[in-house]
Amino acid sequence: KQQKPGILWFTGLSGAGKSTLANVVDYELYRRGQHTYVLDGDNVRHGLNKDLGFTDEDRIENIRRIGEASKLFLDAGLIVLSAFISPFREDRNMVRKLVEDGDFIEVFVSTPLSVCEDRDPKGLYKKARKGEIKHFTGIDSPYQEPENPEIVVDTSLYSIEEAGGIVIEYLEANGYI
Ligand code: GGZ
Repeated sequence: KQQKPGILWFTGLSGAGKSTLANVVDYELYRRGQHTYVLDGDNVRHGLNKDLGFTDEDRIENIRRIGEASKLFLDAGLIVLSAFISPFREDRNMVRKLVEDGDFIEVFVSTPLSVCEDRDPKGLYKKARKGEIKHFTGIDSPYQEPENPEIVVDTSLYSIEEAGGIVIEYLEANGYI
């Protein structure tokens, strides 16, 4: 069955599980024969956006470019999975307005700061607390929660398979797959 393209936009704190969730959903979509593309820090911040850092201004430009790139993949007919902190509501809404109604699916990965900080897979929160990293999201740089996300998943309440299932069910219920 032909898929309906869309942008799954995963937003949340560092360590919330955005990339992990995006990759689990991506694998399930692939398994079902859907055409997808994952954008995350690993393939964007080292290439397209390697000139950008973490000031407010650079994060805004980071999200603007990722939004435009996501739209290109959408136009190519893919289900795009974009996983970035994207801390500013206005920037996420800007991406939403780039595309048609229904093409932008905001997935709030709502894992609380305390859990993200406990996980601290790269030791970045520890460094941020010591002042070795400045402007770290949730510590000394803001995160603005989505007001009307299509999907909310707190990865501390579910296994990764269950969390992926929540996203897949949304796509099924709304005719994307
Ligand atoms: C937040 C930072 C910072 C600062 C480096 N603040 O857990 P990670 O390591 O792999 O994910 C974080 C990633 C955030 O990049 P994004 O492009 O998603 O951010 S934004 O949407 O705000 O532009 C983290 C690492 O980069 N990192 N410094 N100061 N995260």
